Amino acid sequence: MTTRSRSLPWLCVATVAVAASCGDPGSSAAPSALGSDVRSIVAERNLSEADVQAAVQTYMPTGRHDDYYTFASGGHGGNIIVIGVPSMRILKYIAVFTPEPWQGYGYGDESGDVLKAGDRAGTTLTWADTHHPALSESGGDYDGRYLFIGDKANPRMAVIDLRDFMTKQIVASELLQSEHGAAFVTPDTDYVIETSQYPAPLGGRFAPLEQFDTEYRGAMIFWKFDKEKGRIVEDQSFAIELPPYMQDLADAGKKGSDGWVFCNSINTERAWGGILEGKPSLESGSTQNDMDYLHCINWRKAEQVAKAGKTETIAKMRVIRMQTAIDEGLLYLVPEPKSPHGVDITPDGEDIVVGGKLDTHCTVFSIAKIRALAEQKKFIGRDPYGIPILDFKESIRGQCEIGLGPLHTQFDGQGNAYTSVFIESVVAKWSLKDLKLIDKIDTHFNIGHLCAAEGDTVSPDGKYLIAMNKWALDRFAPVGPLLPQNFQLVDIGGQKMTRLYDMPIPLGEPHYAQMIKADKLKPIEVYSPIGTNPFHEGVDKDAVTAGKERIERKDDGVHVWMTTVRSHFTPDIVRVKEGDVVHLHVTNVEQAHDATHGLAIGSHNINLSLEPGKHSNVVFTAKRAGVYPFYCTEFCSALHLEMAGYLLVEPR
Ligand code: CUK
Ligand code: CUA
Repeated sequence: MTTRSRSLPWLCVATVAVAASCGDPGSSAAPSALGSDVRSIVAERNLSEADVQAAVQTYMPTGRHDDYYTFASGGHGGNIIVIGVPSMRILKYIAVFTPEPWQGYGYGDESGDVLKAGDRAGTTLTWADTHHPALSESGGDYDGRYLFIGDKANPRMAVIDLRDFMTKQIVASELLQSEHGAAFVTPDTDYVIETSQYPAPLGGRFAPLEQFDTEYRGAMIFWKFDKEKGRIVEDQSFAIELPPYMQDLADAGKKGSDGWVFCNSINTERAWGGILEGKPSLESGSTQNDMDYLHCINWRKAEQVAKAGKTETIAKMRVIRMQTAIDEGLLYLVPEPKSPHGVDITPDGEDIVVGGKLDTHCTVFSIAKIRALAEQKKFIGRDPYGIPILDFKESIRGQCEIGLGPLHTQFDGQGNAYTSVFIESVVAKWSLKDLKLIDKIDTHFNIGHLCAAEGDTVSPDGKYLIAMNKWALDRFAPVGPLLPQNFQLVDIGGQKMTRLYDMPIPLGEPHYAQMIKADKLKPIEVYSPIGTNPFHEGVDKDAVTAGKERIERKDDGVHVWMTTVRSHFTPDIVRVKEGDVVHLHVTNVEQAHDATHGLAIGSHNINLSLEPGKHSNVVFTAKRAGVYPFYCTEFCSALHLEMAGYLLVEPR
């Protein structure tokens, strides 16, 4: 265990204070079960000075808010975990690609349409593999407005509004059949980037594996984002066709390198396995070359090329074909050391740090050098598709010896880089200026990504870093063979790193997270004006005001305009006939911060979350005659249990 030699003067003060208050005959303070003062608790619980220091650094007294929000991917959960830092308390799960009952996400209202937009190949998907959340940026800094995340398994992109922490949009393109370099934003969030991982014929066609080299492709999608509307604009989005290498992570240039995006790749061997067919496995076939290729893409130029119509439409996506990208000078390759993984642009926008899963170095590429070589057309050759290749040595600023298996890198704004080292299970701190190792700290165990405060911006904060470890192994009480992941909070405020907190993550493998200063977010407290539909703009056309509640039979079914207020639904009796289509229009007409209601209708898979001021629309068929109580699912008042009613479905 790392210990800090710093003494704890406060401990003596606190001990004295507690002792004094306990010794006071008039005091009613009872000694705790563990001991009567801080010193005995520390002794009783066998805590070191470093433990106490860590506890004090992360403890939040009741009512005090955390300094940072961390938005972590929920991995297989297909959602996002919101965590307060430094306390590491979970504040919320944001439902994204999977239904979530408490938030009523996917249980009747328009959130179901958001989810449905993510269906692929006619299949309703109820899971996702979320890897990389990305906060929206303005001028290369997190602006606290939106959050994006992709799905590696079923290529889709989601938009989350940070005013109400709700997923507002999911877009899915059949162009790709898997992705990984997603989501990454350009410095003003003009585009949200989604890049393929496993090559496949573009657009979802079939082609035999024997035609891998000619028919299989990668692609990078640039989803156009409208910041004012908070939505991706599909018909202004475009993609660039890429060779059938396995494109991996991506990062967008910033400051001087704004306009470029960089993406590494593995399997430039173009292996595709075939263990039972006498071919080498993918893992061996894809690790033959000493170098893979960093893809350097001039997206500003690509945007112009797309605007000029030099695209082909595949699966409704405008695609800049590879030959066009080459002819227009949009796409270059630079060799990068064997099986690279992370690609992270430094806060000044000048360098790219690339890790290597089977290497011991981080390689620091100079974007200025890459651009100069591209402009001078100084190529060392071309790949099998004619894409120009730049010289490795002439593209780099240098390498830093890190340890075995460097993956991802974050920054602290003090000129230091922090790299996760998977095989060695450490975080390595090193100097960007002279590329020298400064410090290492153990992680438990097998660290993947790491996330520093404001770590992907032009002005990182330092202070905190979360090591996102793959397996907790012995860190927590055992819960069977499937191990939770382990987030370890690390203090990076000093020269040496210290570990502060271990947090089990029990719902999937998160991969990545971003940490933003809490005061940058301005979440709303209630939906206002009353009748706001979070999935549409403004007040819903079917919003209901008190006194205007009614039930009407129309051509398309029975419409119910309902309000909720503590502690009743109006109407509280709904009579329909078996087989009727029922349209529920429900407005929570309250504006008090704590006046959330729910609306559950038994046996119909309907549960709405009706936050103050919110309006929801639900359409369902009353398939079976019967009596179905409906009730409020949030404990909203003393008479919450009485907030109920009946749906009566009369037989035909
Ligand atoms: S990847 Cu998982 S540890 Cu998807 Cu960003 Cu590197
Ligand atoms: Cu409304 Cu409980």
